[in-house]
Amino acid sequence: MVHNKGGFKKKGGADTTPPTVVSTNPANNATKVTVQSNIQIVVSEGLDSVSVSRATVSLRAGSYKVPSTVTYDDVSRTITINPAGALWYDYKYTITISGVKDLAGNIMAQTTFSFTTYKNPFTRYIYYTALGLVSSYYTYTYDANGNMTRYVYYSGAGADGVWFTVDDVKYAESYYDTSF
Ligand SMILES: [Ca+2]
Ligand SMILES: [Ca+2]
Repeated sequence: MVHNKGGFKKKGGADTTPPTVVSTNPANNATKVTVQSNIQIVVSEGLDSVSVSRATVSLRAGSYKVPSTVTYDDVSRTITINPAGALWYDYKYTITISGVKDLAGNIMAQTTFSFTTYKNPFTRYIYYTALGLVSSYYTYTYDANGNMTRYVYYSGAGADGVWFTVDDVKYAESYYDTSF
């Protein structure tokens, strides 16, 4: 039996350093994040892919666990959370990573970060003719609490003959005070 004098696990021996989060996208406390986002987490070293799952990497809105798939790419050392559908507008989401391991079994310290999606600032309601042509439309604007602050009704395409351009004929416009 040959005693191994250091060819194995050189320079300090076994890996006892847990992995850490290097960066996230969205960044912690990011705002105005698109509701179509995937979430990506870059880690400091290769992970035990078995330890990366919905059980250890969660996306929550409040206490609600958002249906999503969690994958890990070893080449880029990136965990990706892919929500099953669009996220909600103007909502805070929190990601918790708890129980993820490196290849030596060192467990990453529990890590959380949060971001907020953008509000739905503007929507359009379009009327069409029986032939499928635009006949008129409304635009609605909302405040951060989702209260409508303004609507505009457009009744014509204007001189350029093209709908949804700046010269459309504004037929009516109303503002709403949502301060009380
Ligand atoms: Ca390690
Ligand atoms: Ca126009």
